[in-house]
Amino acid sequence: MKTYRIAVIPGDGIGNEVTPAAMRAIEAAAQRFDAGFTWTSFPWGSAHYVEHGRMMPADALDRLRPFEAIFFGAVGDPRIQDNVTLNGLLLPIRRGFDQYACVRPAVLYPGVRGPLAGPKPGEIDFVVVRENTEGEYAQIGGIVHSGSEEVAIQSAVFTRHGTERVIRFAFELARRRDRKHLLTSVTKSNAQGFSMAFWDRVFSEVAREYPDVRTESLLVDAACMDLVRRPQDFDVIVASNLFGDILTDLSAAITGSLGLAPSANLNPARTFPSMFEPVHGSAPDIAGRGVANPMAAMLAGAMMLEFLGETDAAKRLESAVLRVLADGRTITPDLGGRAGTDDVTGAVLAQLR
Ligand code: GGG
Repeated sequence: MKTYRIAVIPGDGIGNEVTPAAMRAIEAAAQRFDAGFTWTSFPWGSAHYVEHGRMMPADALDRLRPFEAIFFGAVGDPRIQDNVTLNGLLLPIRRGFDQYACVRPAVLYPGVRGPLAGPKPGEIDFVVVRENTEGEYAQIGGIVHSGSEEVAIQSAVFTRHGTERVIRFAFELARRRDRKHLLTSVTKSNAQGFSMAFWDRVFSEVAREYPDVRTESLLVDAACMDLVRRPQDFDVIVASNLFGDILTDLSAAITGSLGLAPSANLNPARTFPSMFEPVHGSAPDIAGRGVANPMAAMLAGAMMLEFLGETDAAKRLESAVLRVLADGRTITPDLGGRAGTDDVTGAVLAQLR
């Protein structure tokens, strides 16, 4: 039996509800293929901050490094500024482990009623590749003076290395996917004449290496409009850290719910562990009520299985989730149902039996 060593960070809010649910589903899916897991849980997040003054210990990355993957829940707590929680936990892991390609699929699944009238299930099926280590999230800047004199500066960082590699990753994905072989690059280069014009230029250069992949470049405002007007036309989208984050909330909305959106923070060179998480945050408004949708975490688990090489188990887990969705009887309130997290978990486990 192959046993994978996985670090688990449930984090905050509903992260503590969806993560254990997804772990059960991941184990059940992999069992059939003789794969198992040793899960090591790290109680890092906002409670750790309240007690120790930091979201995770100073040696956190050293402790995470030996694992084959990290399974992450959510971060965010109304007691603490969001920039403190995010910059204290999630972002240092993404950056420190060079998880430069954040892969976020968006699919309208059978049984799910999205908000758009036109698209039928299966017709929306695209992936956003978000640059995950620099850009607008570089966290370089500062504040000087105070009162009416106060000045805040936040710089974005776009390196040739960082831009080129994520664009190349997206081209490779577009080439592999059995869809439209279309890669859309999203910037705001009409206004951001240095960083994003640079991104456009690198995109054109890399595109020459992939003559089999069609390309388009959209400004982010037009991309938002087109994701609503013609979501069926997209295949792979590549965007900067901030734009990728915004576009993937929009893509989760048009495919039914943030509760269905998974995410993989990949270190494609496998020099450090990759991290898998639902796109959604800690959802303090519903935390502790047992109604969080565990499906995004489960689908993130399927992405983890795929990355570990357990392709059959990944497909099995995804199919089990899709069957529960298509059946429609056991779905959480975000999808218009009345089921709780435990009900959905039970239904997915029953499909896996
Ligand atoms: N499960 C991911 C999570 O908790 N995300 C919270 C968040 O605010 N993320 C911002 C980002 O990914 O940029």
